[in-house]
Amino acid sequence: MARIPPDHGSYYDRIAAHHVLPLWVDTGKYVPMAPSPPYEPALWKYSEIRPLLFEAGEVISAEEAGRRVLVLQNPALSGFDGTTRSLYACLQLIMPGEQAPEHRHTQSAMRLVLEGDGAFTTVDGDRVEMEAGDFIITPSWSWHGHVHEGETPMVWLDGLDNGLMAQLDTTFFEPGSPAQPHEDSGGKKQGSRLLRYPYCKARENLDILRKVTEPDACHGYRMEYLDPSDGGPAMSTMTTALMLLDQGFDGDSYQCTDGTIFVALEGEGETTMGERNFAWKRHDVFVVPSWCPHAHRATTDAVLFSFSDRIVQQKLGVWREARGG
Ligand code: 1HN
Repeated sequence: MARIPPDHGSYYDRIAAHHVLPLWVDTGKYVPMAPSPPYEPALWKYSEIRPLLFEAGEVISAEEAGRRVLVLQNPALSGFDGTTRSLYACLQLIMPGEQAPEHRHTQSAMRLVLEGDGAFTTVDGDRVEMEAGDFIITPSWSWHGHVHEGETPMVWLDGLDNGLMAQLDTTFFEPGSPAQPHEDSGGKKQGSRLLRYPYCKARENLDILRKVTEPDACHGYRMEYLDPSDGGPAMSTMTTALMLLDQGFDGDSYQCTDGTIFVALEGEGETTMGERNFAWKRHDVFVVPSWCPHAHRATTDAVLFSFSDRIVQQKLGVWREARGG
């Protein structure tokens, strides 16, 4: 990239005084040839984070905390910048008898239940039951709270598009509740969007896929969660998927522009991201940055859940993928 040599006549200083930048200097920084995300591959071991989450369970109640949530902060970002630039992955703990108060925000949220049962989440007053492995949606601006009526602590992964909303400056939040009664909606919101995708059904579908198709060289048996009312993605800002990898699966390298967060729901394996190997087992969470070549291997039969902002990129017409990169 041509660099404009000596600043004759202090041109650059003079334009800087007017809050103006010369686009011909260091253009590659603003228009790179390919994505160069400011965040990095990372993995959070559930065995390490779980005790820390339970420690929070002893020092702060869900009511006091609002949400007893640990945000998985990308090591290359700081503060609440996120797990990727657009997304948060968090772990939330709720104890038997606790309630997390209702609120709403423009961020869309999803839950993936990791342990426990007997809690429900409310979405615009509808009661949505939560069981291990279930994928549950809280659409943008819907009132939501959590109530735990079961016997054992419950932990779930929260996925939110906080970074995306921050970039667009579209974040609104409102505490409180419309004080509607909680009714079991059968997992449907006002008869339209499906809010709960039970794991037992999703798992059955993976097994059917395994019987009737060949595994994809990069993704094994992969299926996306869709909204049955229109066949589109289950969420408006996040693509969510499940992958089943056979024991011994040794996947081809893959790249895509959607930085993706994976959660191991079953089994063990490892994922190479760039030059590094990340071994994972049940309930570990890892993040693959945008355009980072990666390949999965499974040492046992394994199921990975994933979420990313792919659908947003597809709506904008900018999503890209490449195989064998
Ligand atoms: C939130 O509202 C929840 O409602 C969970 O359970 C995690 C992380 C960031 C911002 C809001 C919840 C969250 C959150």
